[in-house]
Amino acid sequence: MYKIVGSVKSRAFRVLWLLEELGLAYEHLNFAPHSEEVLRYNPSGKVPVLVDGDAVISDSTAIMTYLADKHGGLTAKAGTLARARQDAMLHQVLDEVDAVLWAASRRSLGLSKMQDAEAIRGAFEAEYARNIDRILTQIKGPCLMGEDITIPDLVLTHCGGWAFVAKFPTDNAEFKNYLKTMRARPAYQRASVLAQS
Ligand SMILES: N[C@@H](CCC(=O)N[C@@H](CS)C(=O)NCC(=O)O)C(=O)O
Repeated sequence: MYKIVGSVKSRAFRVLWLLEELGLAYEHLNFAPHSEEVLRYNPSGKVPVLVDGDAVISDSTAIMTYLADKHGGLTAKAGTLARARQDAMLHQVLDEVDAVLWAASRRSLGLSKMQDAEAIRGAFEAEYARNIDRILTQIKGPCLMGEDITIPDLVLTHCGGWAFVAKFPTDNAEFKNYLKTMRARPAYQRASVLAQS
């Protein structure tokens, strides 16, 4: 059985949601980054980590891509144009949303202690809102790539929750509707139960 290591309030949630969407059995080890247990699997201390037999895979996107390809769900087939377009969208979400939230909330950068802290924060917020607006003009609906949910939807939806917690504002009504649709999915709900336990 797959083991997924990492606190549910981290990018591990993306993988848990994907496992639920695919209907796969898994064991969840709810450990914080840099805990002794995580360091046993990943020297960087980062989560999530997937343990598949003797193999250990780090990085939520690498894990999701591996599982989606292996089990044939939530992805277009590798080597097709549809997959190239899906990957382009995935990297756009990672570059323009995940990376902005990551940089803005990275404590070790000490942004909040900088002289221009307010202006820096404002610049990140504006960048986030602008990038969300641009991505939403590309949505095919109801999911990013059309009818079927794919990996970029899991990343974007997770980022939407992260942005809410980090108090990143967006008044994009279409984005709010999109998040509502994604969060109503039974697999999302099942993964969320773990977050509340
Ligand atoms: N690109 C990696 C990022 C992993 C990552 O930074 N995870 C956070 C939790 S969401 C973490 O472990 N942070 C601890 C650290 O940065 O040292 C992924 O998608 O898994």
